[in-house]
Amino acid sequence: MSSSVQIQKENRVAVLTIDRPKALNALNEEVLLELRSVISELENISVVILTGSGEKAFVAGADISQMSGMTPLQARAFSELGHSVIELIERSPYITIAAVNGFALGGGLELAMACDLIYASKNAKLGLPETNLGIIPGFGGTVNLVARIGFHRAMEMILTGKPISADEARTLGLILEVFEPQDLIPKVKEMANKLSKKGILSLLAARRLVRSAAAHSKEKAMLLERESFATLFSSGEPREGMNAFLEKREPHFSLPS
Ligand code: DAK
Repeated sequence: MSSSVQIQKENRVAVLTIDRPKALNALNEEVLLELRSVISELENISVVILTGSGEKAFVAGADISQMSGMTPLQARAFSELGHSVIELIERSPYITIAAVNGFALGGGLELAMACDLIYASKNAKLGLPETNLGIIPGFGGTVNLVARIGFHRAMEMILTGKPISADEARTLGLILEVFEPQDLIPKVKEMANKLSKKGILSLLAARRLVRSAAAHSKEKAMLLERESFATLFSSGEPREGMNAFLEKREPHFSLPS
């Protein structure tokens, strides 16, 4: 088992816990490398929950002590590594849920926003404080925050660097629900278990369409939807889902090998 990313699997759900609590789970090169290898090696999983170790932080950002001494070449390598992790999450062959259990700052919030769904505990604080450090968000923050909460609030959060509470984040639509800290993981697991019983191909097709909708004209987006709808019928999922309904039983979707 890796040392800074813990993995717990139950049926088709995996919980990945970034486990570097003394540094509030800040993302250094080691954590990013482990995260990348864990994410690319997961098998027979439909839903991944990403969370942080301890009660204080999800991820307090990229590791400032490591970044502060970087040469331009090291900064480029770090940036490429971070981007590869974000892209792996966004294109993962499973649905991803961030369970934000405390500070989600800078790269931490960006990591959460790479996930498909975000839930948080009451004590969470979310923000992009990079401009306080003389840098800017680098793991997709400027793009993904605008997509999630709109131009004006995103501009305010990024220019001020001021974190917002879980309740404020919920009001803005940045997170979906706020739970008591002890309820966060059980509630998120409950949702993950429900999702994991659905057909993974239909979930991934729907995710791809939702994620790409804003990037296309309406005409193109509708065309992609028609094509994806048709393509799904070359898998067994529509037959199983609809037969189960007609036969008044639960569907049983198998994972593609
Ligand atoms: N990096 C390294 N260490 C961190 C850290 C971080 N981001 N955040 C916290 N720590 C460490 C602290 O240094 C402290 O270590 P010790 O002094 O005990 O050794 C320990 O965690 C506990 O933190 P505090 O003592 O500060 O705890 P407090 O409760 O007083 O404060 C805090 C909690 C979260 C408010 C505070 O720690 C804080 O402000 N942390 C920094 C948050 C932050 O600024 N995060 C954004 C980092 S910049 C890019 C991609 C991504 C990025 C940039 C470029 N490219 C692709 C180009 C992303 C940048 C960032 O994320």
